Amino acid sequence: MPKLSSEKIDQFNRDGYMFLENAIDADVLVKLKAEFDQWKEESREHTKAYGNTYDNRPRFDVEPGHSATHPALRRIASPIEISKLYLQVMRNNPALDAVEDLLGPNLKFNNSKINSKQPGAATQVKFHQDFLFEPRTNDDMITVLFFLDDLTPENGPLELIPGTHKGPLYEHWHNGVYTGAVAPEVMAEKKTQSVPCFGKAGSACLMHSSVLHGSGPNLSDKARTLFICEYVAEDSYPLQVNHIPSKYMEEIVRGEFTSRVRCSEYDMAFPEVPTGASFFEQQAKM
Ligand SMILES: O=C(O)CCC(=O)C(=O)O
Repeated sequence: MPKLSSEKIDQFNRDGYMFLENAIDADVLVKLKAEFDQWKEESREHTKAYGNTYDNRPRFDVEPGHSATHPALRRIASPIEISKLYLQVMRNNPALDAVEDLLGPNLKFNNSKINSKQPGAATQVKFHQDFLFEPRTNDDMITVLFFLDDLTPENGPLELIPGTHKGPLYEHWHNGVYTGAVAPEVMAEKKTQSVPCFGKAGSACLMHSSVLHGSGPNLSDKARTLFICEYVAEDSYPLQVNHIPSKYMEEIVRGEFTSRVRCSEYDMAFPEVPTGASFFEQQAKM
């Protein structure tokens, strides 16, 4: 059953994002927060980034100034690989119904992370477009940012520039280096049009892959933690290595494979994804 009204869908298509209440069930939210608090406690034992991901990078990242007395855990790559609950939420949650309304019935998972800003955290996320991190054969990709805490004007909420998903895609390379951000002059111009997205814990912001967004420092005494999952339409294929690879990437989370014939390189890259029909099996369906 559709979750979104046609007004909401029109608003998403116009602005490139939407706010959704009750994107996580209340009892699940409490448990997700408790697991994050546990990871934060463990971070006290570390002085720099630690842990190990699918592609051998540190899973846990801490802010400059992090210490045992002032833990400042700021990022966890693919929490779904170390928590059954986060995996379960990634695979099924009320926001996925909305993604289905926006992208269609067949959906795949792309990547996930936690971004946290502890009270007073200086970390800022410079303005960028997710599609530049994850170019694909089509841009049917939605990032769902689940609020694990209340997002307020003071604690570094997400800021978005409505309508920028319609183009252009801005350069994220500067002086020969991929910076993952737009040029300072683009940022200065666009910042004046930015709209914050805040709301109660358990809500979410659903963002089109090309909408320009970023966020400022946490100027408050309250944490701001987001569980972020990217979903793509089943007929969208990666043109670049996933920037947060995980063993679950390309997993079907809604609907089904449409049995397109796939190249062997794709099958080698995603061995856990079921193989589509062969050429003749496919044509025999006609
Ligand atoms: O944590 C935030 O405020 C923004 C998240 C984001 O855009 C990102 O990590 O790509």
